[in-house]
Amino acid sequence: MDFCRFIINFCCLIFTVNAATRCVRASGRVECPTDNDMASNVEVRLLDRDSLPWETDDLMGSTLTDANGNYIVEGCGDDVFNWNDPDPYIELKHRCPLPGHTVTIPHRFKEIEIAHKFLPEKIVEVQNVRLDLDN
Ligand SMILES: [Ca+2]
Ligand SMILES: [Ca+2]
Repeated sequence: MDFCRFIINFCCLIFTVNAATRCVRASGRVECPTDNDMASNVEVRLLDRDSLPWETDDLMGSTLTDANGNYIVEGCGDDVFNWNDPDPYIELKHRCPLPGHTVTIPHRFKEIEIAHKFLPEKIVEVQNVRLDLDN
């Protein structure tokens, strides 16, 4: 019984202490050629992809784009074990119409892969994204 408790405590220790927290700052710009107004106030979420079946992706940070579609999003995430950096990507929630359309009623989502670079050494510069196009 004591041995079981020891094992459980030991595992908890590994999972809590031995996680690497890394922080990301990413800047970029979104464009919506079909309706320029839809490039502003786009929800930008910085997420850490967690691919194990019992996990959901962790929210590291979020922001909204400015009137010109620019954003800087920043946040920290962690994964178990200190050799295991978070796997950041960006999800955009927007209502930019598809080419040939003038309105979009429901929100659309777009995922962008970003470089896995971390603060304080690196700021990630994300390529400009066209929201009207499906990935
Ligand atoms: Ca992860
Ligand atoms: Ca994680």
